[in-house]
Amino acid sequence: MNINVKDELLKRLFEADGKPVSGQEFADEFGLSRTAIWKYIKEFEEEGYEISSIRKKGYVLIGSPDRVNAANIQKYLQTTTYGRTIDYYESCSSTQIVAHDAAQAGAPDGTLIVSEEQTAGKGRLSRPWNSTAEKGIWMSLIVRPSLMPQQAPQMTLVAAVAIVRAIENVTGIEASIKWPNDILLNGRKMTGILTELQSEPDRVKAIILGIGMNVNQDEEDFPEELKEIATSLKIEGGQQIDRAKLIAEILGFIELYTKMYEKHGFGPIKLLWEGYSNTAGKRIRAVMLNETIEGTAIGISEDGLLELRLDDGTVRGIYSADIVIKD
Ligand code: BT5
Repeated sequence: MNINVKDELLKRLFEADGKPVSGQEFADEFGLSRTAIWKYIKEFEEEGYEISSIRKKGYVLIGSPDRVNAANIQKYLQTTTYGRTIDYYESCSSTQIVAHDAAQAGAPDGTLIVSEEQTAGKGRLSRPWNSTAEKGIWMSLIVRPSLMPQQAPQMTLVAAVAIVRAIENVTGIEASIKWPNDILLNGRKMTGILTELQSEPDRVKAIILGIGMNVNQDEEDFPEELKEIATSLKIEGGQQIDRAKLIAEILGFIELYTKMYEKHGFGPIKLLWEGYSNTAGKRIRAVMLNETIEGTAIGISEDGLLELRLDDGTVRGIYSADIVIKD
Protein backbone atom coordinates (compact mmCIF):
# COMPACT_ATOMS: atom_id res chain seq x y z
CA MET A 1 0.00 0.00 0.00
CA ASN A 2 2.72 2.47 1.08
CA ILE A 3 4.77 1.75 -2.02
CA ASN A 4 1.78 2.53 -4.24
CA VAL A 5 1.11 5.88 -2.59
CA LYS A 6 4.75 6.81 -2.99
CA ASP A 7 4.66 5.86 -6.69
CA GLU A 8 1.46 7.83 -7.13
CA LEU A 9 3.02 10.91 -5.54
CA LEU A 10 6.00 10.68 -7.89
CA LYS A 11 3.65 10.27 -10.85
CA ARG A 12 1.70 13.37 -9.82
CA LEU A 13 4.93 15.38 -9.48
CA PHE A 14 5.94 14.33 -13.00
CA GLU A 15 2.52 14.99 -14.48
CA ALA A 16 2.33 18.46 -12.89
CA ASP A 17 5.15 19.33 -15.29
CA GLY A 18 6.81 22.05 -13.20
CA LYS A 19 3.67 23.18 -11.34
CA PRO A 20 3.25 22.62 -7.59
CA VAL A 21 1.53 19.55 -6.20
CA SER A 22 -0.24 20.32 -2.92
CA GLY A 23 1.02 18.13 -0.08
CA GLN A 24 -2.14 18.89 1.92
CA GLU A 25 -4.51 17.84 -0.88
CA PHE A 26 -2.52 14.71 -1.59
CA ALA A 27 -2.46 13.84 2.14
CA ASP A 28 -6.24 14.33 2.39
CA GLU A 29 -6.92 12.25 -0.71
CA PHE A 30 -4.99 9.28 0.65
CA GLY A 31 -5.85 9.75 4.31
CA LEU A 32 -2.24 10.45 5.30
CA SER A 33 -0.60 13.05 7.48
CA ARG A 34 1.40 15.87 5.92
CA THR A 35 4.43 14.52 7.73
CA ALA A 36 4.06 11.23 5.82
CA ILE A 37 4.12 13.18 2.55
CA TRP A 38 7.14 15.15 3.72
CA LYS A 39 8.92 11.86 4.46
CA TYR A 40 8.25 10.61 0.93
CA ILE A 41 9.64 13.87 -0.45
CA LYS A 42 12.80 13.40 1.63
CA GLU A 43 13.11 9.85 0.28
CA PHE A 44 12.80 11.12 -3.30
CA GLU A 45 15.57 13.62 -2.59
CA GLU A 46 17.76 10.86 -1.23
CA GLU A 47 17.10 8.91 -4.45
CA GLY A 48 18.40 11.89 -6.45
CA TYR A 49 15.23 13.80 -7.31
CA GLU A 50 15.43 17.57 -6.98
CA ILE A 51 12.31 18.94 -5.39
CA SER A 52 11.58 22.43 -4.20
CA SER A 53 8.94 23.21 -1.65
CA ILE A 54 6.90 26.38 -2.19
CA ARG A 55 5.05 27.73 0.84
CA LYS A 56 1.29 27.33 0.71
CA LYS A 57 1.49 25.86 -2.80
CA GLY A 58 3.22 22.52 -2.57
CA TYR A 59 6.11 20.58 -4.07
CA VAL A 60 7.65 21.11 -7.49
CA LEU A 61 9.76 18.51 -9.26
CA ILE A 62 12.79 20.25 -10.73
CA GLY A 63 15.08 17.42 -11.72
CA SER A 64 15.06 13.63 -11.75
CA PRO A 65 18.04 11.29 -11.35
CA ASP A 66 19.53 9.36 -14.20
CA ARG A 67 17.37 6.30 -13.65
CA VAL A 68 15.58 4.08 -16.17
CA ASN A 69 12.48 3.73 -14.00
CA ALA A 70 8.92 3.78 -15.32
CA ALA A 71 8.30 7.47 -14.63
CA ASN A 72 11.44 8.57 -16.50
CA ILE A 73 10.81 6.31 -19.51
CA GLN A 74 7.08 6.92 -19.80
CA LYS A 75 7.41 10.69 -19.89
CA TYR A 76 9.03 10.25 -23.34
CA LEU A 77 7.00 7.28 -24.51
CA GLN A 78 4.86 7.62 -27.63
CA THR A 79 3.81 4.02 -28.12
CA THR A 80 0.36 2.48 -27.92
CA THR A 81 1.32 -0.73 -26.15
CA TYR A 82 5.07 -1.30 -25.78
CA GLY A 83 6.48 -0.05 -22.49
CA ARG A 84 3.07 0.80 -21.05
CA THR A 85 3.77 -1.80 -18.35
CA ILE A 86 7.26 -1.52 -16.87
CA ASP A 87 8.84 -3.67 -14.21
CA TYR A 88 11.92 -1.82 -12.92
CA TYR A 89 14.80 -3.18 -10.82
CA GLU A 90 17.80 -1.53 -9.22
CA SER A 91 19.53 -4.88 -9.65
CA CYS A 92 18.51 -8.33 -10.86
CA SER A 93 20.19 -11.50 -12.08
CA SER A 94 19.11 -11.14 -15.74
CA THR A 95 16.13 -9.22 -17.15
CA GLN A 96 15.80 -12.10 -19.60
CA ILE A 97 15.13 -14.59 -16.81
CA VAL A 98 12.70 -12.23 -15.06
CA ALA A 99 10.91 -11.63 -18.39
CA HIS A 100 10.54 -15.36 -19.10
CA ASP A 101 8.81 -15.85 -15.75
CA ALA A 102 6.62 -12.77 -16.29
CA ALA A 103 5.62 -13.96 -19.78
CA GLN A 104 4.74 -17.42 -18.42
CA ALA A 105 2.60 -15.75 -15.79
CA GLY A 106 0.69 -13.88 -18.51
CA ALA A 107 2.37 -10.44 -18.64
CA PRO A 108 0.68 -8.33 -21.32
CA ASP A 109 2.09 -7.63 -24.79
CA GLY A 110 4.76 -4.92 -24.60
CA THR A 111 5.73 -5.44 -20.93
CA LEU A 112 9.25 -4.16 -20.32
CA ILE A 113 11.61 -5.54 -17.71
CA VAL A 114 14.50 -3.16 -17.11
CA SER A 115 17.29 -3.09 -14.55
CA GLU A 116 20.07 -0.68 -13.59
CA GLU A 117 22.39 -3.64 -13.14
CA GLN A 118 22.47 -7.38 -13.93
CA THR A 119 24.49 -9.76 -11.84
CA ALA A 120 24.18 -12.65 -14.33
CA GLY A 121 23.49 -10.97 -17.69
CA LYS A 122 23.78 -13.47 -20.55
CA GLY A 123 24.36 -13.55 -24.28
CA ARG A 124 23.72 -16.33 -26.76
CA LEU A 125 24.80 -19.84 -25.70
CA SER A 126 24.80 -18.55 -22.09
CA ARG A 127 27.91 -16.44 -22.59
CA PRO A 128 28.31 -13.78 -19.89
CA TRP A 129 27.08 -10.27 -20.69
CA ASN A 130 28.81 -7.43 -18.86
CA SER A 131 26.16 -5.10 -17.39
CA THR A 132 27.78 -2.26 -15.42
CA ALA A 133 25.39 -0.57 -12.98
CA GLU A 134 23.61 2.56 -14.20
CA LYS A 135 25.74 2.96 -17.32
CA GLY A 136 23.89 0.90 -19.89
CA ILE A 137 20.49 -0.26 -21.01
CA TRP A 138 19.77 -3.78 -19.79
CA MET A 139 16.23 -4.67 -20.71
CA SER A 140 13.91 -7.39 -22.00
CA LEU A 141 10.73 -6.63 -23.90
CA ILE A 142 7.91 -9.19 -23.94
CA VAL A 143 6.03 -9.07 -27.25
CA ARG A 144 3.16 -11.22 -28.40
CA PRO A 145 2.89 -10.63 -32.15
CA SER A 146 0.73 -12.78 -34.40
CA LEU A 147 3.62 -14.61 -36.01
CA MET A 148 4.47 -18.24 -36.66
CA PRO A 149 7.29 -19.67 -34.50
CA GLN A 150 9.59 -19.87 -37.54
CA GLN A 151 9.20 -16.09 -38.02
CA ALA A 152 10.56 -15.36 -34.54
CA PRO A 153 14.32 -15.23 -35.31
CA GLN A 154 13.73 -12.32 -37.69
CA MET A 155 12.62 -10.29 -34.66
CA THR A 156 16.34 -9.92 -33.90
CA LEU A 157 16.67 -8.07 -37.20
CA VAL A 158 13.51 -6.04 -36.50
CA ALA A 159 14.98 -4.98 -33.15
CA ALA A 160 18.38 -4.22 -34.70
CA VAL A 161 16.89 -1.81 -37.24
CA ALA A 162 14.75 -0.19 -34.54
CA ILE A 163 17.78 0.32 -32.28
CA VAL A 164 19.91 1.87 -35.02
CA ARG A 165 17.09 4.28 -35.96
CA ALA A 166 16.54 5.22 -32.29
CA ILE A 167 20.25 5.87 -31.70
CA GLU A 168 20.35 8.08 -34.77
CA ASN A 169 17.32 10.09 -33.60
CA VAL A 170 18.53 10.61 -30.04
CA THR A 171 22.29 11.08 -30.61
CA GLY A 172 22.89 11.65 -34.32
CA ILE A 173 25.35 8.73 -34.24
CA GLU A 174 25.14 6.27 -37.15
CA ALA A 175 25.74 2.71 -36.04
CA SER A 176 25.91 -0.39 -38.22
CA ILE A 177 24.44 -3.86 -37.85
CA LYS A 178 26.54 -6.99 -37.94
CA TRP A 179 24.46 -10.08 -38.65
CA PRO A 180 22.69 -11.38 -36.74
CA ASN A 181 22.61 -9.63 -33.38
CA ASP A 182 25.39 -7.06 -32.97
CA ILE A 183 25.32 -3.31 -33.36
CA LEU A 184 28.71 -1.80 -33.92
CA LEU A 185 30.41 1.56 -33.73
CA ASN A 186 33.84 1.87 -35.31
CA GLY A 187 34.02 -1.90 -35.57
CA ARG A 188 33.39 -2.46 -31.84
CA LYS A 189 30.33 -3.98 -30.23
CA MET A 190 28.00 -1.44 -28.65
CA THR A 191 24.80 -3.51 -28.46
CA GLY A 192 23.87 -7.19 -28.38
CA ILE A 193 20.41 -8.64 -28.90
CA LEU A 194 19.14 -11.94 -27.54
CA THR A 195 15.83 -13.18 -28.96
CA GLU A 196 14.12 -16.03 -27.13
CA LEU A 197 10.81 -17.71 -27.79
CA GLN A 198 7.90 -19.18 -25.85
CA SER A 199 5.83 -21.05 -28.36
CA GLU A 200 3.18 -23.59 -29.21
CA PRO A 201 3.69 -25.69 -32.37
CA ASP A 202 1.82 -23.27 -34.65
CA ARG A 203 1.71 -20.07 -32.65
CA VAL A 204 4.09 -17.69 -30.91
CA LYS A 205 3.08 -17.20 -27.30
CA ALA A 206 5.74 -14.66 -26.48
CA ILE A 207 9.02 -13.40 -27.84
CA ILE A 208 11.47 -12.08 -25.28
CA LEU A 209 13.68 -9.45 -26.88
CA GLY A 210 16.74 -8.97 -24.70
CA ILE A 211 18.72 -5.83 -25.45
CA GLY A 212 22.06 -4.98 -23.88
CA MET A 213 23.39 -1.57 -24.86
CA ASN A 214 26.55 0.18 -23.70
CA VAL A 215 25.56 3.80 -23.25
CA ASN A 216 27.47 5.88 -20.69
CA GLN A 217 30.51 3.70 -19.96
CA ASP A 218 34.01 5.14 -20.17
CA GLU A 219 36.84 2.89 -21.38
CA GLU A 220 37.89 2.05 -17.82
CA ASP A 221 34.40 0.71 -17.04
CA PHE A 222 34.99 -2.31 -19.29
CA PRO A 223 36.87 -5.35 -17.98
CA GLU A 224 40.20 -6.15 -19.61
CA GLU A 225 38.80 -8.85 -21.93
CA LEU A 226 36.28 -6.43 -23.47
CA LYS A 227 38.45 -3.31 -23.81
CA GLU A 228 39.50 -4.15 -27.39
CA ILE A 229 36.12 -5.34 -28.63
CA ALA A 230 33.47 -3.25 -26.87
CA THR A 231 32.51 0.41 -26.98
CA SER A 232 29.75 2.72 -25.73
CA LEU A 233 27.78 5.64 -27.15
CA LYS A 234 29.61 7.96 -24.73
CA ILE A 235 33.04 6.75 -25.79
CA GLU A 236 32.20 7.31 -29.46
CA GLY A 237 30.09 10.48 -29.17
CA GLY A 238 31.75 12.12 -26.17
CA GLN A 239 28.46 12.87 -24.43
CA GLN A 240 26.38 11.51 -21.59
CA ILE A 241 23.09 10.17 -22.98
CA ASP A 242 19.65 10.15 -21.33
CA ARG A 243 19.06 6.39 -21.21
CA ALA A 244 15.35 6.70 -20.43
CA LYS A 245 14.78 8.81 -23.53
CA LEU A 246 16.72 6.34 -25.65
CA ILE A 247 14.67 3.43 -24.28
CA ALA A 248 11.41 5.25 -25.11
CA GLU A 249 12.65 5.85 -28.65
CA ILE A 250 13.75 2.22 -29.09
CA LEU A 251 10.32 0.98 -27.92
CA GLY A 252 8.64 3.34 -30.41
CA PHE A 253 10.60 1.94 -33.34
CA ILE A 254 10.25 -1.69 -32.22
CA GLU A 255 6.47 -1.23 -32.02
CA LEU A 256 6.38 0.39 -35.45
CA TYR A 257 8.52 -2.25 -37.15
CA THR A 258 6.87 -5.21 -35.41
CA LYS A 259 3.50 -4.03 -36.74
CA MET A 260 5.07 -3.61 -40.18
CA TYR A 261 6.44 -7.15 -40.01
CA GLU A 262 3.09 -8.60 -38.90
CA LYS A 263 1.18 -6.79 -41.65
CA HIS A 264 3.53 -6.79 -44.63
CA GLY A 265 5.94 -9.64 -43.95
CA PHE A 266 9.72 -9.40 -43.82
CA GLY A 267 10.27 -7.58 -47.17
CA PRO A 268 10.22 -3.96 -45.89
CA ILE A 269 12.36 -4.84 -42.84
CA LYS A 270 14.89 -6.61 -45.07
CA LEU A 271 15.30 -3.44 -47.13
CA LEU A 272 15.81 -1.28 -44.04
CA TRP A 273 18.18 -3.84 -42.55
CA GLU A 274 20.34 -4.02 -45.66
CA GLY A 275 20.70 -0.23 -45.56
CA TYR A 276 22.31 -0.44 -42.10
CA SER A 277 24.22 -3.69 -42.39
CA ASN A 278 28.00 -3.83 -42.62
CA THR A 279 27.95 -7.51 -43.56
CA ALA A 280 26.70 -7.67 -47.17
CA GLY A 281 29.43 -7.90 -49.79
CA LYS A 282 32.13 -8.73 -47.21
CA ARG A 283 34.36 -11.76 -47.04
CA ILE A 284 33.40 -13.51 -43.84
CA ARG A 285 34.04 -16.55 -41.72
CA ALA A 286 30.95 -18.06 -40.11
CA VAL A 287 31.61 -20.11 -36.99
CA MET A 288 28.72 -22.46 -36.23
CA LEU A 289 28.32 -25.06 -33.53
CA ASN A 290 29.61 -27.95 -35.64
CA GLU A 291 31.35 -26.34 -38.62
CA THR A 292 33.16 -23.23 -39.81
CA ILE A 293 32.80 -21.94 -43.37
CA GLU A 294 34.16 -19.01 -45.35
CA GLY A 295 32.70 -17.09 -48.22
CA THR A 296 31.26 -13.78 -49.40
CA ALA A 297 28.09 -12.51 -47.76
CA ILE A 298 25.45 -11.81 -50.40
CA GLY A 299 22.75 -10.47 -48.10
CA ILE A 300 19.84 -11.85 -46.12
CA SER A 301 17.03 -13.98 -47.46
CA GLU A 302 13.29 -13.37 -47.03
CA ASP A 303 13.49 -15.65 -43.97
CA GLY A 304 16.30 -13.63 -42.37
CA LEU A 305 19.02 -16.20 -43.14
CA LEU A 306 22.48 -14.91 -44.01
CA GLU A 307 23.32 -15.98 -47.56
CA LEU A 308 26.92 -16.87 -48.14
CA ARG A 309 28.55 -17.63 -51.51
CA LEU A 310 31.27 -20.21 -50.93
CA ASP A 311 34.44 -20.38 -53.03
CA ASP A 312 33.04 -23.25 -55.09
CA GLY A 313 30.11 -21.00 -56.08
CA THR A 314 27.43 -22.69 -54.01
CA VAL A 315 25.18 -20.52 -51.84
CA ARG A 316 24.48 -21.43 -48.21
CA GLY A 317 21.80 -19.97 -45.98
CA ILE A 318 22.94 -19.64 -42.36
CA TYR A 319 20.51 -19.63 -39.44
CA SER A 320 22.84 -18.72 -36.65
CA ALA A 321 26.58 -18.22 -36.33
CA ASP A 322 29.35 -16.02 -35.01
CA ILE A 323 30.65 -13.94 -37.86
CA VAL A 324 34.21 -12.75 -38.39
CA ILE A 325 34.45 -10.07 -41.07
CA LYS A 326 37.70 -10.55 -42.95
CA ASP A 327 37.92 -7.38 -45.04
C1 BT5 B 1 24.68 -11.05 -27.34
O1 BT5 B 1 25.18 -12.31 -27.20
O2 BT5 B 1 25.23 -10.15 -27.92
C2 BT5 B 1 23.34 -10.82 -26.64
C3 BT5 B 1 23.45 -9.96 -25.42
C4 BT5 B 1 22.11 -9.68 -24.79
C5 BT5 B 1 22.23 -9.00 -23.47
C6 BT5 B 1 20.90 -8.56 -22.93
S1 BT5 B 1 21.04 -7.48 -21.58
C7 BT5 B 1 19.35 -7.59 -21.25
C8 BT5 B 1 18.99 -9.06 -21.44
N1 BT5 B 1 19.25 -9.81 -20.24
C9 BT5 B 1 20.22 -10.70 -20.40
O3 BT5 B 1 20.65 -11.47 -19.51
N2 BT5 B 1 20.66 -10.68 -21.68
C10 BT5 B 1 19.96 -9.68 -22.45
P1 BT5 B 1 26.46 -12.88 -27.99
O4 BT5 B 1 26.32 -12.58 -29.45
O5 BT5 B 1 26.55 -14.29 -27.57
O6 BT5 B 1 27.67 -12.04 -27.44
C11 BT5 B 1 28.24 -12.32 -26.18
C12 BT5 B 1 29.68 -11.84 -26.23
O7 BT5 B 1 29.73 -10.40 -26.26
C13 BT5 B 1 30.47 -12.22 -24.98
O8 BT5 B 1 31.02 -13.50 -25.14
C14 BT5 B 1 31.54 -11.13 -24.92
O9 BT5 B 1 32.62 -11.43 -25.79
C15 BT5 B 1 30.85 -9.93 -25.51
N3 BT5 B 1 30.33 -9.01 -24.46
C16 BT5 B 1 29.91 -9.29 -23.20
N4 BT5 B 1 29.47 -8.19 -22.59
C17 BT5 B 1 29.59 -7.17 -23.49
C18 BT5 B 1 29.29 -5.78 -23.46
N5 BT5 B 1 28.73 -5.18 -22.40
N6 BT5 B 1 29.56 -5.06 -24.58
C19 BT5 B 1 30.10 -5.63 -25.68
N7 BT5 B 1 30.41 -6.93 -25.76
C20 BT5 B 1 30.15 -7.69 -24.68
